[in-house]
Amino acid sequence: MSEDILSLIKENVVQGRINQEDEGMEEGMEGKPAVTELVQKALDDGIDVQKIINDGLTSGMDIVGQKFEKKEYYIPDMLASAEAVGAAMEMLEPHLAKNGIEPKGKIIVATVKGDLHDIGKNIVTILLRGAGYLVKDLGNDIDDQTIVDAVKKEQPQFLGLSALLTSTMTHMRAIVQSLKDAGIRDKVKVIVGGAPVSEQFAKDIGADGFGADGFQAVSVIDSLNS
Ligand code: B12
Repeated sequence: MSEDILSLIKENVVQGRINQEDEGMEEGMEGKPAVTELVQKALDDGIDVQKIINDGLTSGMDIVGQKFEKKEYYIPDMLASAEAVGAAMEMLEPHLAKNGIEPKGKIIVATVKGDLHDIGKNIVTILLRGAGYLVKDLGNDIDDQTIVDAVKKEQPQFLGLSALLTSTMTHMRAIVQSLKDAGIRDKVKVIVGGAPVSEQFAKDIGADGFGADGFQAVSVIDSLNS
């Protein structure tokens, strides 16, 4: 029985359906319970929260990731699924705390100064939350010092920086340097991403990792976390 509802959650994540009014990718889904209604039902049925996340939401996003890689899905499709997972995670967050499930680690994310692009960062945030990390999102257009101060205060294991402009990605190098100057570079692993950013750029500026998309962001952070 619990398998049924979990596979329905998974299917609806793939369809990118948040509520029952949503149409989804396939015909004839409108009116049927979608991710949020199914997650509520799973909670009411007493299904373990971690099972809902792993076997429903995350395995749904895994399929979305594969479809994205095979170019069967495009960015709007991925966003719809990511939003459905985000809505479900908001419902599950209080239950995670209540059940004493420890987050896998703490991450601060931000889009750097002068850069208003936040769609990619938001996807990364949602996927990391879905993967069990506690993510503090500072927002976009965040100046270097605010980011360094947040690392000092929050002491996260990871700092995820996003930049979409060649003119703003230079802040990433400056932030790595500021972390060194503040004597806290070895306390936090810095992961960078965004369309103009590359593996080579990450190496050049002394970052610890690079993710080309949200799924890589999760796997890179998972591997640095183990
Ligand atoms: C949407 C968009 C906008 C929107 C942003 C809305 C928003 N809320 O984000 C608006 C209209 C505001 C905008 C404005 C501008 N934009 Co614009 N914009 C885009 C566009 C079309 C899509 C970006 C996007 O959201 N992609 C979808 C997301 C999902 O992809 P992503 O951001 O790359 O994120 C993924 C990965 O990179 C990675 N990732 C991202 N961040 C992180 C972080 C970490 C830690 C990790 C591990 C991974 C990771 O994972 C994400 C999910 O898979 C791109 C073109 C393009 N195709 O990229 C141009 C583009 C980025 N913009 C561009 C420009 C020039 C501008 C403007 C200067 C335009 C202008 N003249 O006003 C302004 C600048 C505003 C500013 N100061 O930031 C140029 C940049 C050129 C360059 N190389 O510098 C681009 C490439 C368009 C172009 N071809 O000219 N833009």
